This record gives sequence, C-alpha cells and structure tokens, in this order.
Amino acid sequence: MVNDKVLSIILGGGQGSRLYPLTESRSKPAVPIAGKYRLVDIPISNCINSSIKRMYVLTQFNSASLNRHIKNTYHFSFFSSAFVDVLAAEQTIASDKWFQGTADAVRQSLHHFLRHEFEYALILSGDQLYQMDFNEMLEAHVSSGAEISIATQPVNAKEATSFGILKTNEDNFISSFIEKPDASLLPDWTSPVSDEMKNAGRNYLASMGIYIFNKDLLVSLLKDPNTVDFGREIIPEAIKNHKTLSYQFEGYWTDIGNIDSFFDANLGLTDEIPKFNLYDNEKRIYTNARILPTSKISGTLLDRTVISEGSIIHAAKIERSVIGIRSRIGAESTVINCYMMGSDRYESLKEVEAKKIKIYMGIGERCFIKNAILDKNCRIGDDVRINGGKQLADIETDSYLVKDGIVVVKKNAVIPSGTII
Ligand code: ADQ
Ligand code: ADP
Repeated sequence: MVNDKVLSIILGGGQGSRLYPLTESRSKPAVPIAGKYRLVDIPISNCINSSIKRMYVLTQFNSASLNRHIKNTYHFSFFSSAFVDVLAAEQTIASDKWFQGTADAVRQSLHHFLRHEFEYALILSGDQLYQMDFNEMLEAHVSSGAEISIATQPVNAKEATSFGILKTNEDNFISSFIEKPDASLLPDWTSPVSDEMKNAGRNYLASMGIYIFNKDLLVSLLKDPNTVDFGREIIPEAIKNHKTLSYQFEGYWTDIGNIDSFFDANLGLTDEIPKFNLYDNEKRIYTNARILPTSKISGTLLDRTVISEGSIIHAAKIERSVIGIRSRIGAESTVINCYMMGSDRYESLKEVEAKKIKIYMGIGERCFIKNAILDKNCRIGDDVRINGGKQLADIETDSYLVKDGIVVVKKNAVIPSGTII
C-alpha cells in the first residue's frame, strides 16, 4: 500500500495575523470552525479517510488549546503506528528563529521527520476547507513517475492573482509556475480546462498548496537555507529540473485563511445543499467527542441554522447562523448571519450571581446580533445591538474588532447590556 509510505506534514500557520483576533490566544490550527470542530480537523480527517496515519502539524507557537485538542481527539490503537504530533517552532543549536515561511518550517522540522521511514512527504495547508482522497493523488504521482505532484484547481481571473498559477504540457507535467501573478500578466497564463470550468470562466490552473514530494528530493531541495517558501522559491525552481505533476481536483475547495473567507465558509454550512458536506458516511470529519447533552430549544423560529450539541436556546429567531457547542441565547433575541462559537463550560446561576459582572456566557435577552463572529465564552448582556455590515468602519476595541463589516467579539469578552455596535 502506497499510503504506508507517506508522512503527512500539515502547515499549521505562521503568525496567524489574517485571522486575528481569533488567533490572539490560540494557534491557527486550534481556531474553532463549524460549531464543534477546529481548523486542523480538516486536513487530519482527510488523511485518516485516506488511510494516511502519520501526521505532523507544524505551528508557529505552541498553544495549550491545540495540544489539548489533539491529545483529547486523536487516540489511535496502542498497536498502531498512527500518530498526530504537534511541532512548534523551537530553538535548537542549528536555529534560533521562528519559521520564516512554509519551506523553512519543513526544513526546521526535518530532523523529526527523518526519524521515520517514508518515501513520500504529503505537505498540506492547515487553513483550507475541502474533502479529498489523497490516495488518488498518490496513485497519479507514482504511476506518472513524478518527483513532485501539486494538487491544482481551475480558478477565474479575479482569484488567480492570489494563488500560484501554473501551465502544463499534454501529460499534465508542469512547465511553468508563477506565484501570485500581477493581473497584467494573466493573459499569458490560461490553461486548457474542461468545458464546465471554461464556461464558469475558470481558465487558470491554481496550486492548492497541497504537495507530494519524493523524500530524497525534498531533503535535497531544502538544503539551501535561503529558500523560505514553497510557492515563492522551491516550486518555481524545482519544476525546471524535476518532473512535477499537476493533479487536477474539481471538488469543493476553499481557503479559510482570513476573517472574510472564514466567515463565508462557516455560514456556507447553512445552505440548503452546502458545498462542504459534513453529512457523509465515508468522508467523516473527526473532532473531540465531548459527550454533551442534546440541545434544548424553546419558542425559537429557526431558519437555515445549524446548532451544536449542549445548547440552551430561547431566542425569538435565528437565521442563517452556525451556533457552537454549549451556546446560550436568551429570550426575545434575534441572531442573523452569525457564527457563535459557544462556550467551554456551563455556569450555574449561583456562579454568575457571585460575580461582579452578572452576565451569562452567551447572548442575553432582547438582543439583535447580525453579521458577527462571537468567539468562545463571550458574555453579551441584555438589549445589545450588534449590526455588522459594510456601513461599519474597521475598528478594534478591547472586546471586539470590525473587519470588512464583520464584527468579531473576542474570546471571553464582555459586552455590557444596552451596548450598540
Ligand atoms: P498562501 O496560502 O498564500 O499560498 P502561505 O501563506 O505560505 O501561502 O500558506 C500556506 C500554508 O502554510 C497555510 O496553511 C499557512 O497557514 C501555512 N504557513 C504559512 N507560514 C507558515 C509558517 N511560518 N509556519 C507554519 N505554517 C505556515 C500557498 C502557495 C500558493 C497556493 C496557495 C493555495 O504558495 O502557490 O496557490 O497556497 O492556497
Ligand atoms: P480555545 O482553543 O478555544 O482557546 P481551550 O481549548 O483553551 O479553548 O479551552 C477549552 C477547554 O478548556 C475545554 O476543555 C474546557 O473544558 C476548558 N476550560 C476553559 N475554561 C475553563 C474553566 N473556567 N473551568 C474549567 N474548564 C475550563
């Protein structure tokens, strides 16, 4: 089995600044998504579903929440070789620097990987939403005799400037590659694509940032310490001398690396037929099994809303929203276009009464919350009005931030009763 010869390396993120403030107190792979998962569950689940059992997650800083999540979630049999290990940037005798980029992250962690026997390194991004069978890509890699394979997807001209764009020959080997081309260069970079893609205006082949490298080649390509990034340095140089296959993937795939795309991808789960399908027997997404009670909902009009377990809801109306675990929403409140991440624990009435600020975790009564992300454990009092939208300018306070019209209430923040945003 070729998947026994694979070591998977998940790039968990640099500073995580594009997802700030969700990354203020946790590393990017630990950011909660879809009500009950974490970002890192996506690539890990894709690996598990492809029977790839050895995974490293590279992250810029070691957050307690990431380690706790991995430890609580991925228990493999004592007799199995499977593991998920987190490697955070560390000072060693050879290096005292943080990861300078994706290739540098792999280079600095290489000594950990080389302790294992493997033939292929599968390098994955940690901030993408997709379901993919990596075995098909591996088979294409092996049968074509490629030394490197890159998963690719047709994109339109507007998207093309934010990806690595490539051209292939008739055997799907990559002949040229340019990282994030300027719009003025695009006319030279179209590729032959299927009629369906052509009709959708998706005439450019983008790198999905998912790579398979033959181990020995990867080791030799990383020898030059001046190469920092796969997209900017390693790939453009490697295609000149090494057979690099384009493995075209036309399934749903989206980047969730900034607040705007993160918000859209989460709310997309409320579509009648979501592009990302969580309701599939074969392609399951795994996460921490928390053993929570069922959700209790009373007097609420629910429309296109997903509600995670353990929630207590008395709202008047919830529309097009993702409600995370242990969420509480008080009577007569309205929630529209929101991703509420939920809470880490329940509070008793006695506990709240004993506090100086007597506001429950969750949303209070008679609130109106629209176009917002509520990070975990935030306390929104009664009669609060948060009306996100393009009319709001970007701003940051101690308790919230507005980015592209989306109001992000920070983890553990308190929004006093009567606040209007
Ligand atoms: P980007 O997504 O812009 O382009 P990058 O910011 O390097 O590339 O991120 C790739 C992945 O690596 C992300 O998951 C990111 O979080 C992670 N990462 C970034 N810096 C890191 C670091 N220092 N340590 C650990 N992880 C880090 C890349 C390719 C393009 C391709 C797109 C597809 O360069 O060619 O088109 O991915 O999304
Ligand atoms: P995040 O990654 O979202 O920042 P963490 O994973 O660090 O969150 O926190 C979640 C875990 O911490 C949960 O397992 C929860 O049970 C525990 N936890 C958080 N706050 C408390 C608290 N005040 N008392 C007990 N457990 C807590």
